[in-house]
Amino acid sequence: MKIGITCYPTVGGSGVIATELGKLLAERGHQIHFIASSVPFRLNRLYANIYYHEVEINQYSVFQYPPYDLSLASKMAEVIDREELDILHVHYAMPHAICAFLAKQMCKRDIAIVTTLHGTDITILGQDASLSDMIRFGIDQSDAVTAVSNSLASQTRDYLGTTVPIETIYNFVDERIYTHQGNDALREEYGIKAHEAVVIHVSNFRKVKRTPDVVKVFRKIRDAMPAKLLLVGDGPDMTEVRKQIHTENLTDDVLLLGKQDNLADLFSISQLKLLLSEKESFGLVLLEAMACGVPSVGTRAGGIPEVIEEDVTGYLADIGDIDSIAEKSLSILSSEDTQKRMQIAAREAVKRRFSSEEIVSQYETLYLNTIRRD
Ligand code: GMT
Repeated sequence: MKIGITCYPTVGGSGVIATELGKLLAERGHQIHFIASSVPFRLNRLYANIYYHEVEINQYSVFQYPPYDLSLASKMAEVIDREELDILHVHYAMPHAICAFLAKQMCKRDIAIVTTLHGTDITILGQDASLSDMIRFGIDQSDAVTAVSNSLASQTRDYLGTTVPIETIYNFVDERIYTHQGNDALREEYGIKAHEAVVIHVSNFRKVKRTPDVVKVFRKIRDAMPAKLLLVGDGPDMTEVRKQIHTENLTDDVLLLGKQDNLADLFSISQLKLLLSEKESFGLVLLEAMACGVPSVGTRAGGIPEVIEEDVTGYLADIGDIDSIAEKSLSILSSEDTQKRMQIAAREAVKRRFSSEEIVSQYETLYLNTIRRD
């Protein structure tokens, strides 16, 4: 098949999923055309059957705001016709599904539009009355719609009243990259002592991630045992988190690593992953940690309970329940048996429930069924 893919190329799990999907589909012989405003950051080498079409955003002085959406729709229509695409798979309803709808009206081919919902456009934008009708329209006009968790699929129906069927297709990781690396030298480089437990949190430090809770929980862990916290990523809450680390007297035990690419190396030196968000449609970072054999403690928010299996691959707790999260974290960190059991279960769950082979096949089947239906 000839498949167009549009995503936000620079940040976040949605761009990662879109790009990894494109790469794995290309490995299966499909021709992939990324249509985006810059090269997706995970497209870090050349692939013979992957093409990139840049959306040029015009800066004419007549525009108060550069019209990204219109430029994208126009580029989509051009690429659909010129490259004879069969499918256009857009990640995020807002604005990508709407741009795809417009492109479909403009182009000369009968293109099938597949929209994947990743979260923020439903759980945050979908609640904004000035945008919700537009988002619902984009979803309902798609030929097929997927969501990354059952929770997100039902939230979409509840918040927006969409009428199209929404199929859940879970996130996945490339297991060749996300695997336990066994890198003790890295622990030493970071000055982590052999007897110290390592807790990791990776996010974009937006409010929804509740990163101050991560520091509060770590304070309780560190009071109970020698431990280090790796904070990976950057974002709006970082200033508050830095202050908190200082006032909690944790500066020697929290490593602020900023944005990092080689997460598998960092997960491989960690014993516990914390994801304490108040909204989270899936939590791709949990899966990345699990594939490297790291148990997690996460909140009962959105799709997190579909990823963490209670007392199997980690534990769940209520949003903001610092005492319970700390207690559950310590029960993992203080027992080698629990750690071993959960490490094995985490890797096994990735193979059993989130295998890239299986999930890429689900998308492939969806594309074929959508083309046939069209
Ligand atoms: O987590 C973020 O804030 C980034 C966001 C994105 O747009 O990439 O992630 C969303 O999509 C990921 C891939 O499907 C999911 O794993 C994340 O859970 C989801 N984030 C939220 O729902 C907050």
